[in-house]
Amino acid sequence: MIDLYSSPTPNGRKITIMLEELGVEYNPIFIDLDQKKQFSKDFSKISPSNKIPVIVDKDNNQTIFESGAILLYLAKKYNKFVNEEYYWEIVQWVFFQMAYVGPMLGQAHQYLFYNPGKSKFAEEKTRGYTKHIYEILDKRLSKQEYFSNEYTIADIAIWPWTARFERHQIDLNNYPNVLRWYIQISKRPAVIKGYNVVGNFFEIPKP
Ligand SMILES: N[C@@H](CCC(=O)N[C@@H](CS)C(=O)NCC(=O)O)C(=O)O
Repeated sequence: MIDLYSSPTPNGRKITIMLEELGVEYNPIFIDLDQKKQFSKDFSKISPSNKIPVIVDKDNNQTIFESGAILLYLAKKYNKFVNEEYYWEIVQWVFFQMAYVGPMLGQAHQYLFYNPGKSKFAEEKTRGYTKHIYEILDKRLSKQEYFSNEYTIADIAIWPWTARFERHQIDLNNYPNVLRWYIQISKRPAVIKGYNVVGNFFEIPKP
């Protein structure tokens, strides 16, 4: 049994979607970020950065924080959503998500959605990064159906971030390959279920 500490955010949803895709039993535990529960004494013991998501795999007493590491762990444990032949290509796109897509689009939430009008410089900079990211995604998806040879943890890592396209002030119609991929993945039963496992319930945004 896996305990999952999470919240309905892009990083949290990566893991609920992965666990639903795997069809394994898990215990979702809601960490209410608005209530600052990520700073509680108990949660601090398993999350050094005070961030969700974290899993505790009771089968082998393994605790893991950082959503990319959790995806890699689960993919290896169940031997699904990665494959030997394309392993490094998949890892490369997961790292691209972790190092660029997540941090930059997270900034877009701060500057464009929660705090507009506070810093013209930050807004312009973040708009540039956001556009750059969607261009990279669109170019990759113009060549193939998924980020690697099939649906993998690379798609599972990136998709929940694109589900916040409204906060990024992005019209997906300007990125037709991302749009095609976004709609395709949003129809997967595990994605629909995994989107709303913990916390407040939201519809998957329709472009
Ligand atoms: N690199 C981390 C980022 C985790 C992260 O930023 N989590 C956010 C929610 S998406 C969080 O817990 N925020 C609470 C806070 O910053 O206080 C990962 O991918 O797991």
